[in-house]
Amino acid sequence: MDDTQIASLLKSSDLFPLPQSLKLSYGTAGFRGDASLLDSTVYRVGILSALRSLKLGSSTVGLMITASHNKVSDNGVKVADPSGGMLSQEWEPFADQIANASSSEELVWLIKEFVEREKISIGGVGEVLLGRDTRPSGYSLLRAAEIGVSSVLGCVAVDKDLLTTPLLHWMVRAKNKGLNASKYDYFENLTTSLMCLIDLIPVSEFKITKLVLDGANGVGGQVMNEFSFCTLDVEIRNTGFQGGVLNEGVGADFVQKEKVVPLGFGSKDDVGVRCASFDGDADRLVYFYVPSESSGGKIELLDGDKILSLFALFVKEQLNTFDDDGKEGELSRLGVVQTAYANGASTDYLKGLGLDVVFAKTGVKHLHEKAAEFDVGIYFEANGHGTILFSESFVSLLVGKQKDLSEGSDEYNAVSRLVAVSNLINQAVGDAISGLLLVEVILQHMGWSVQKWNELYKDLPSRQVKVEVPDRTAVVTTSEETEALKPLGIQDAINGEIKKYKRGRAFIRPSGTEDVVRVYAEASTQEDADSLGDSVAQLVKSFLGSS
Ligand code: NG1
Ligand code: ZN
Repeated sequence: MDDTQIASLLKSSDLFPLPQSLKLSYGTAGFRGDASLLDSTVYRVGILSALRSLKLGSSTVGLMITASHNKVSDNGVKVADPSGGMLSQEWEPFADQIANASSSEELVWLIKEFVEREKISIGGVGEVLLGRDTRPSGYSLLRAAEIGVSSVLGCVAVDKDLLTTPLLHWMVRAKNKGLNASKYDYFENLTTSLMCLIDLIPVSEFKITKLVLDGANGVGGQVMNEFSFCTLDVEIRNTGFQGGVLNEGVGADFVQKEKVVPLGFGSKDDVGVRCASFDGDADRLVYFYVPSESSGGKIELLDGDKILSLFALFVKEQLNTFDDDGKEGELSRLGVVQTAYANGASTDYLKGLGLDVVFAKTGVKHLHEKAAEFDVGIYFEANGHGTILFSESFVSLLVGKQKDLSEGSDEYNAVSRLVAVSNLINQAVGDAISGLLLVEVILQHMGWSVQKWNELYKDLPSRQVKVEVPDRTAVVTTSEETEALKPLGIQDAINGEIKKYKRGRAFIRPSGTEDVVRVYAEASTQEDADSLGDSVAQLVKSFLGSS
């Protein structure tokens, strides 16, 4: 690194001093925290993104400013790699180091050392696409990212302004594949593949029924608003245009955790209507409906597990259709990936379909990695973040088959549906918009109402609790996060509680996005799940102390 580069970094870094006592870790989804403290973090991640672009031969990298489902006063930043996936985990320790460097001098020294070790040639051309969600703090944080990127010589930041997280990831992936990569190209891609799937719906009387979408007062509802589907009837509420606070009493996280209607829903006209919720940056999707007028705001929730089950059923049906000798698995390998938060009933259902079910640690980067090991890998977190990954070789095989089969045959239609799904569904990350379109088209394909879909299996009652503790890192878990190794003795105590309940299951883990320890509990009745959740939360408090 030459003197000009060092001077450029020192000068810009002085604009963004590290607030005292800020200690950050890249976590499950980048850095998150109170927005007022994040200027230096976002600036530094700007530098990291530029270096990543240089390291990978000038490929385009993405930087998204969002704190997803967290409260509006929080914000965060994460990096999209050139593939459109999450930042390679190999770079996370460097991200942690620079985010926590206490002075400009230390920061520059860390960068210099890293650049030399990684043999990054400064002076090449680098490009970083910047996006942000609707948080008011996003605008100035984006400026900090811009300064970070351009303080690395030869690197440019391109401001893509308001975007959903998955849209930014999609753009990065498309750009690096040499494809058209604007928001309008994304819309066009969705429309073309959606139309293709609609044309292949077998039932003659194609019936459109209304879907009501809760946009979480965030960017997802606004992007959906820009995109008109003449073939779907979608009413969008909670767009944030008429007031309403981001993620406050609205959005996928609220709906999934509280199992009640979001604000703006629940009138008698909503009873039985198919509804969906996005989270604040539209990478999560859940469905729900109000079962009756007397439900008191309680909903029937169709979470990520149920979306996964619907997708798995549909994909399996198509695969079975053209695997003519019936030997499923010979041409394709379909696998599903869940986390410990998946409802036990969903896992039983998926296994009952004869599917290969594997488990990954919480955080989509872990699920994505495992899903990529299959020809068709479907992953979902219970909270609604997920997608379907198709391997490139499998898509080529499908396209080849499409040419050989006679148009209009069942096999041809099945293959064409899978090709269309691989184009529709975001291959980079979970995407609430493309996920919603696929759910809608599969329901039409099956001729199912939301109630019928809900009957695939019945969720085991579950409960999630957040416990605020002085130091959440005191909890250390096994790799699948189902058992706590530390504090010593807590797992035995948890096991003692679990034993008291029929179909009891519970685990704890430190959150990667909030300063809490999370408790998950499941049992055969809601009362038992609540009681198990509460007693495990009590154990966490007594072993770690409450803050
Ligand atoms: P943490 O805070 O690490 O539990 C939450 C979600 C993850 C993932 C990330 C990223 C739960 C229990 N955890 O992580 O699944 O989506 O946020 O947004 O929902
Ligand atoms: Zn999100």
